[in-house]
Amino acid sequence: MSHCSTQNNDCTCWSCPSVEFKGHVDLRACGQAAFKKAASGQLVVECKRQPELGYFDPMSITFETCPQWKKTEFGNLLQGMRVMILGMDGYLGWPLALKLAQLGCEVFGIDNFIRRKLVKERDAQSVLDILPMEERLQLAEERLNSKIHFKEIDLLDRTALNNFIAEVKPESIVQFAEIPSAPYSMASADNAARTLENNVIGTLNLMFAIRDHAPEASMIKLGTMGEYGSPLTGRPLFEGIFPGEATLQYKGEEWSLGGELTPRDPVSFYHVSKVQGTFNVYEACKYWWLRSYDVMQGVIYGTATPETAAEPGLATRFDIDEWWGTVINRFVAQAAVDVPLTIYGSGNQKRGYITLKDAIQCIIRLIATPPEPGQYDVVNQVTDVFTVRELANTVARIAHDEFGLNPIIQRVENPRVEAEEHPYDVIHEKLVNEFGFESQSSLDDEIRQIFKAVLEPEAKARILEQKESLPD
Ligand code: USQ
Repeated sequence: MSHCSTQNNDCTCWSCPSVEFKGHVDLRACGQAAFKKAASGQLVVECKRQPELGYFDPMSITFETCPQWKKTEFGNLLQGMRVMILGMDGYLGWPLALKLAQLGCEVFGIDNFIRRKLVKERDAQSVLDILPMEERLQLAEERLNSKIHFKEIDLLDRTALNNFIAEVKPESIVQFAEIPSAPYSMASADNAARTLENNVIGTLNLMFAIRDHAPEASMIKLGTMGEYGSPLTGRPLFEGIFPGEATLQYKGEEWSLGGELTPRDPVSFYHVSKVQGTFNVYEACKYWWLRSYDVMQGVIYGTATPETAAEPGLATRFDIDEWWGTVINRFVAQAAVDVPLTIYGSGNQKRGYITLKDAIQCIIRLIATPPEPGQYDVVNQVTDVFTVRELANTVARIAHDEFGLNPIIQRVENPRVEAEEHPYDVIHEKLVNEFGFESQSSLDDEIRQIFKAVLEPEAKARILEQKESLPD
């Protein structure tokens, strides 16, 4: 396989979504053989963006030398790259749309607004007021000069989804349109069924739509670190696929595990939906020669990116209740209104964490370096591992030392079924080594930023309005 340098300079047209293979190339049938043919100059392609080039060898042009790929802070990006974001109204989707538009991409969003509805059903609300989509789009255009396209579509509506993908012909597709809450999925059969249907069937519909209407597009699928669980043996959490040198020894014999998917041990029906998604995407890459990065993301935290901070109306959502808020965001909100910080159980649960800003950077780097045809790969998208107790202590220290608050930390009975004492050895090397990711955040700084945002009078009032949902 060709090797992409950190800044994707050495990637070739072989990975570029604007290239069409010519002649009798059935990638599904020949697989690796096609790559070998390409590598030895026997395969020709045509560029949809530059048809005047005629047929050429896909290995002869690199992203560095192609005029269609332009240098950006996150590597070369295809100029005006058509990126479709599913779930564009969400915590991650909106900041990603703003950033990509700033980097010169043409952004097309889809959302069914289910997150807004589900949060409201629980009588919770985003602590930062978020505008209706139409107003968000208008403000992005006025304030950031970013024209972003949007269509309200539910991924369960196959006809609408197929039509939109056929119309846009995206070159990269980011799948964030899933219900993200473990506790929500465990609360009732309705919630579990809704999570599984929305997440699994929605992604399945998407894969067929890509196969039929945009087979060269790369698909970036948001999975979760929780797919792996936390094996009590302490086995490292490899990046989705066993490394080449991994072996299995059993009854005196030894087998290679290299290249096989690593075991999954989900911890909620939500996490089960993500595991199912992983297998579906893996299979689609195999059957139809689609290309995908599956992102095993840790727990996200943070309120803002430079683009969302440009104007209050551009803010992304920030949830803090037990179902929709993640733990660091929740602890800061608790401290801000003098509610005890709720450590579930022993507080020794370890998770991988990453800030919103860093997560956006990672996703853009993945967009910038598309997988090769048929390639399925996994990255573990985390920067740090913390215990819940460490997080509570850090939030309490900053609250006290820098904001004059005096939060109490309180252990409560754990409402979740999860291991509380466990090893957690996360391998997270690919984003740094292969995609050039460099973290631009730190836990303390990010917590400070969150405090500043949630202590603003309007935000604080919105926390107080849902104070009952803060301690479980
Ligand atoms: N926790 C507390 N007190 C609280 C809230 C949470 O001790 O008030 C603990 C939980 O028991 C858990 C840890 O904090 O051990 C993280 O909980 P969380 O609610 O922040 O995150 P989680 O349920 O794991 O889910 C979140 C996102 C989900 C994503 C996942 C990544 O909601 O979409 O997939 O993080 S991961 O955890 O790595 O699977």
